[in-house]
Amino acid sequence: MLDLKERIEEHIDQISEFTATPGKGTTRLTYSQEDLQTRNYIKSKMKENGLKVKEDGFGNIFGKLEGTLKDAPSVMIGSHFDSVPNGGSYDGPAGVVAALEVARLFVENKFTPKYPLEIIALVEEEGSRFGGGLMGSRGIVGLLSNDDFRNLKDKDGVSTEEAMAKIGLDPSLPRIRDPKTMKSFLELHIEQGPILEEKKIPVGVVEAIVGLTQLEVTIKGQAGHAGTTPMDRRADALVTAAQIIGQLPQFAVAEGEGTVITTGRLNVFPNGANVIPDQVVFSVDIRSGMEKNVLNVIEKTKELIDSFNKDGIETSVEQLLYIQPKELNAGIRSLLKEKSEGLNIPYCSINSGAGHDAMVFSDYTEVGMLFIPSKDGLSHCPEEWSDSEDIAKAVQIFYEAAKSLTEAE
Ligand code: HGY
Ligand code: MN
Ligand code: MN
Repeated sequence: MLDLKERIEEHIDQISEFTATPGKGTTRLTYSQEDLQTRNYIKSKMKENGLKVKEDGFGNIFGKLEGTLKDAPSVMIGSHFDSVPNGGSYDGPAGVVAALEVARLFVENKFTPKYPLEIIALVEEEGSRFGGGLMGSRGIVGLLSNDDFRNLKDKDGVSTEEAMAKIGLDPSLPRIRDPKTMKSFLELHIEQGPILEEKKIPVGVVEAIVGLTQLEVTIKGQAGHAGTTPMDRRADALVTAAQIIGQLPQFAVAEGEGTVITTGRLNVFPNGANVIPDQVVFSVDIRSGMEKNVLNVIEKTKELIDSFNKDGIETSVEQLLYIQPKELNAGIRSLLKEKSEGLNIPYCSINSGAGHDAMVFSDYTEVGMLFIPSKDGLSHCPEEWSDSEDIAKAVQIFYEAAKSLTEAE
């Protein structure tokens, strides 16, 4: 009989098999075959624990343990199961696995809650396929209209609903969830930074999450022959993009207070070695704990980009995602600290530099988050690793907290 830590390890090992890039980290794009394999695994584990399983019109997965109160709002626990390209095994799945194990403890200990317990596995948190991110959670709370959703396309022009149908998902299922059906939401996530490891503390109680925006910048120029086009007669989209991108970091440094800016994705068209590029599309990710910093850097970035609108170059900026900094629910933060103390599990308070589905739900229900250490502070890379012992500690804290939340009025 496997113990909790061993079960967690087995879940993580199994789910990490479902990748499009074996040997080069986890690549699990939303509505891909790897999504389908993971989805089937999660649903099978939910069923094993006697949960009532359903999916919504975005492909989010729900496993419900009914309580004694009928039609009562759920205490929800979960995270996402998509990944960045060539990412790690823990970003997202650690939270889904922890939720599955909390549900198992309810069943194993024959604890029938008053309010229902609901495990959720969310899609497209990273935005790796359809851009933006936090798609599954934004969909649930109604921040994504049906048109917005169905107009999302991947880099090959495949729409969300076409991709869903390809793996047998039904986009016509109900999508938006009434916030009154949510009593609270808990999420375990890896820290994705060095703080907990350096402090040698196994658990972080998240106080607040940074605000963030994701811009998509398009630079249009004129394609031409690399050999026959004189240097003074070019409108080179890639040279312009490079001149812009090189100037962005200084905006974040000048803003200070932990403000960060990143260009992580860049596509060149037509991408031929002997062709002057006529179009470049790149991302700009801006974050800060203070909203004014994010807004200032957005403004400076847009001004800089606009200043290149000349000499045959056309620039445009689309905002794919904007979300303000979020402070998590004080009552749940205290509950998580109280339960950690009750279990003699060392913890500290911590803020999140990463965005999470919890920040979306925090405007609609009471939200709490726990972090566990990331080895060498690494994440969004194949080296990402966390200790299942720490996940097990978070499971115990969530189990105690969820019992209180499913009993409390
Ligand atoms: O980008 C983030 O902060 C998260 O990993 N989606
Ligand atoms: Mn994540
Ligand atoms: Mn991530």
